[in-house]
Amino acid sequence: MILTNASSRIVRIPVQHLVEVDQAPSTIEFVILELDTNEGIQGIGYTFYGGILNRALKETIDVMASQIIGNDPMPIEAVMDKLHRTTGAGPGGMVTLALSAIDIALWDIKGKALEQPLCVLLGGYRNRVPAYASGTLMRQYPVEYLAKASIKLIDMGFHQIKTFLGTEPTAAREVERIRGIRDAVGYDVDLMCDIGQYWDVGQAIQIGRLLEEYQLFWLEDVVMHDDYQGMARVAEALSMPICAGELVYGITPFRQLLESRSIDIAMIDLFRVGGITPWMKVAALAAAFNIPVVSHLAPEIHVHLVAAVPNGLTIEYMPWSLGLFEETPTLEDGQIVVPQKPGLGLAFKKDLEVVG
Ligand code: SMN
Ligand code: MG
Repeated sequence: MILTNASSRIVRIPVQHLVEVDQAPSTIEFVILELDTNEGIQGIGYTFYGGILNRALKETIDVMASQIIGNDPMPIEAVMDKLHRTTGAGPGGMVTLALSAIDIALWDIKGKALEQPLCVLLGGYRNRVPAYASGTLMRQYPVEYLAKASIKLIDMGFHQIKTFLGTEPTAAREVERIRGIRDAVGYDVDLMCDIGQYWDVGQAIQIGRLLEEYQLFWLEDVVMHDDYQGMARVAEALSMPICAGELVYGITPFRQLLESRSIDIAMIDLFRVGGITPWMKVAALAAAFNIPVVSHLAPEIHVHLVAAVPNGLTIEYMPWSLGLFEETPTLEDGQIVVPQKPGLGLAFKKDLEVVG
């Protein structure tokens, strides 16, 4: 089989919410990629985080994808290694994000060619995975809203929900938000909390200690993502699990996070890590440290990855990207069912709004 064509587009879709929100409708953009082969199999992929640089991101994808036209798509390590070398191994950032779209599309081709769902190709550990509701219990909403919305999420079948902290003026106000959610949902629900790097080490230890009684499932991005030693001090001081990793590019920073014992749970972002191939390598690296992995965004793809590995813990069910696809994996009782169609089991909607 040979790659014959690559076509990318910047597309804009409405932002979806799991629970109705009192805010003006907004949109979000992704760069999507279609890779064609001489056997009529098409692989699809996409990437994110381009924002105002989406045109540069699309251009990076186009230039890189043009380098592999004529190549066999099946030996993915060889194709991706060629691209890494072509770009002089490239810096992280734009190059890594672009490579992720290509790597995802290559895996989709492989799955379709072998007529196997991606999850099975990657290890096929199980056929459904727990998912947690994300993107709803945000920092801008008052605690009364968080309490009501949490109950709606539980009513939708979620057993795990995530909220966000980091910007309240006092420690007491931060804690109050978590207490509000716990009072509403009780202790049978797993509650995660994402600090988004807003705290320094001292705050993280001080506020983290006040939060211990609310039994968080994890505390995420407590300090700056590359302050490996600072994060390790927080992890040492607190008994609740510390989670991070969504903000680092490529594989190597995970070595630092793991070796310095900065994290108890590794969060791997499909786009920043550089695609499915490196995602799986980080999952294996984490396994060597007896540490579970969780996904960041893109639940419709991550379902295959988290389900493939024994140390896959849960999937972030953030609905932003779901509007790209005709159909997305089903949620049943707070778990995502792994699609059984070949490859990703996804197809882009035909009427996506193309903006570049
Ligand atoms: C997050 C990061 C980037 C985009 C959306 C949401 C957040 C999360 O850190 O973990 O969901
Ligand atoms: Mg996060």
